[in-house]
Amino acid sequence: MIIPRSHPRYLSLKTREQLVKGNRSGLVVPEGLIAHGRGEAFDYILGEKTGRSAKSAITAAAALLLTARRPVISVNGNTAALVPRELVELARAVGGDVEVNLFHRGRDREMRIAKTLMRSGASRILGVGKEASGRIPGLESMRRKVDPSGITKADVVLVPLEDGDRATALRRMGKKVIAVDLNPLSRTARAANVTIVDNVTRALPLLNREVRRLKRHNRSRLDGIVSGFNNEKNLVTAVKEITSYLDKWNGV
Ligand code: PTJ
Repeated sequence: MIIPRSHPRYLSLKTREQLVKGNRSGLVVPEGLIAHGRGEAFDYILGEKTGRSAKSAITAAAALLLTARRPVISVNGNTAALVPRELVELARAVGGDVEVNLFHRGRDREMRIAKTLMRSGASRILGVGKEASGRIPGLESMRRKVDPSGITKADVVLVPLEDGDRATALRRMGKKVIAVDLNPLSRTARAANVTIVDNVTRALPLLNREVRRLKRHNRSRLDGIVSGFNNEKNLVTAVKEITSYLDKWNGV
């Protein structure tokens, strides 16, 4: 489908089209389309822009990734369809790995996602096939399957578009979790150490830019950014951003 650039909802329609295409080519599960719909609804009441709270979380996430010993960028179907290049660029910039981790795991889809990431510049992809022989304790879903040289060993894991349980399980394993979730009320948002309440399509390019900017800073400055960030408070700010955006429509 050709979407005219002049269409007032061009970006939103383009994103939908990317996911539909991803679904037809076997990257995205139908459930991923539903999940995107929920995300869109939250994005709408956020004013479809990156708010102050998201910007603070992006800075904290960049500092956390830059100070990590073994950062891992976890990739699912939706993110592989929407921001593959940005995810690979991020992993490279922070000296981390890219790992495929799926809720609806299937050999064919793992391979397709890995291929997409390779085409986007990745040189090695973890978590595919037999490589996902590790397990996250206390997790029943397919997301429990992880790569022993990736998420198992990681100290910081970025989990864009998560389903909730894994963020909690990763925290139990002592890992620091960064989530990207348009829903500030979700279990993932509340379980993560740093939650970026923003669309992955906006957040990932901004996160890469922030990593490039913060790379110039020394370790103690970066540690200071991380310790000065409070996720709970930042989520309250995100909810306030939604309510004040809605107030505008009330004429308040
Ligand atoms: O590819 P798989 O098999 O790993 O499956 C991926 C999905 C997304 C289907 C799976 O993780 C899932 O079911 O997720 P949930 O529980 O529906 O949660 C997805 C969360 O992501 C929701 O809170 C949405 O608001 C949010 N979300 C959806 N689209 C975006 C988003 N957040 C940021 N950017 C988006 N584009």
